Amino acid sequence: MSHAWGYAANNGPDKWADSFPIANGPRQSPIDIVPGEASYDAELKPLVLKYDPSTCLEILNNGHSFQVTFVDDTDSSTLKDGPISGTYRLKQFHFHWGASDDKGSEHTVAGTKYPAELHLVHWNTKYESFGKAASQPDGLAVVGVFLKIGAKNASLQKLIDAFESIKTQGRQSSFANFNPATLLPGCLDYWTYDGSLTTPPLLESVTWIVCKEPISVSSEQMGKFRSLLFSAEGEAESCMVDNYRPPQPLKGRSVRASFK
Ligand code: B30
Ligand code: ZN
Repeated sequence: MSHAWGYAANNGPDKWADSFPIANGPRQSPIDIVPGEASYDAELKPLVLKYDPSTCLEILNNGHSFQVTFVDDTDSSTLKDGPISGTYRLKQFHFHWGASDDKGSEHTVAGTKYPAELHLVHWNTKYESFGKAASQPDGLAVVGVFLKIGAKNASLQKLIDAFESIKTQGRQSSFANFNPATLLPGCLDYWTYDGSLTTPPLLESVTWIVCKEPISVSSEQMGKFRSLLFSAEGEAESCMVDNYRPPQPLKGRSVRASFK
């Protein structure tokens, strides 16, 4: 579960192309979303997210973020409609964040960085597994949600309360009966474009769906995200911060908006 790549000067985003040449490919993520350049598409459907809290399995420090994993052997927790065709199953969600409140999101909006970004990762059930789907052009759909500083978020607090059991890389803890729908904003208006995983292997398999409306997080809660460690137990302690990739070239892709 430990990786050669990371977010430090010697193994961070600027170095990824050495081992993963697709880093310079035609549909890399994240991007800067410029609302004035996105085209409203009346054909885009509303997102249909059906999540079953009983499919929530565990919370894990994977050494580059923390993620909450779901049982994905049936269509219990799914994403449908929006820009995608067919049924995509929820596999995991995780976050990216900064060392301070003025940075941390992967996508930016007209250059504006949010302090964190949530990614809900789904795979297309026309393929037989997440692993197979992850290398197909229509294999994955990730819903991105920005976090902005504001009121304390009770749903995020349930995650934060588990951080003491996953402080270091490789630790995991059971995490039952959590409904990820409680992390979504009230309005599901979105931008969508064809992109990639934002970490190695940077596969160009993701339909990105980025919600326009952020959710709130308190500054104190963001501080607790930064108390997690990249490092494993017994290693030199390294705070898990700035685990985001900066925006990549659009290379002629279109960004569509579900809203006017
Ligand atoms: S993201 O949403 O574009 N940031 C993966 C999924 C979503 C994104 C990035 C990567 C992914 O599935 N990567 C391969 C699986 N990982 C996940 C893990 O558990 O910890 C293993 C790996 O990277 O090679 Cu680290
Ligand atoms: Zn991510």
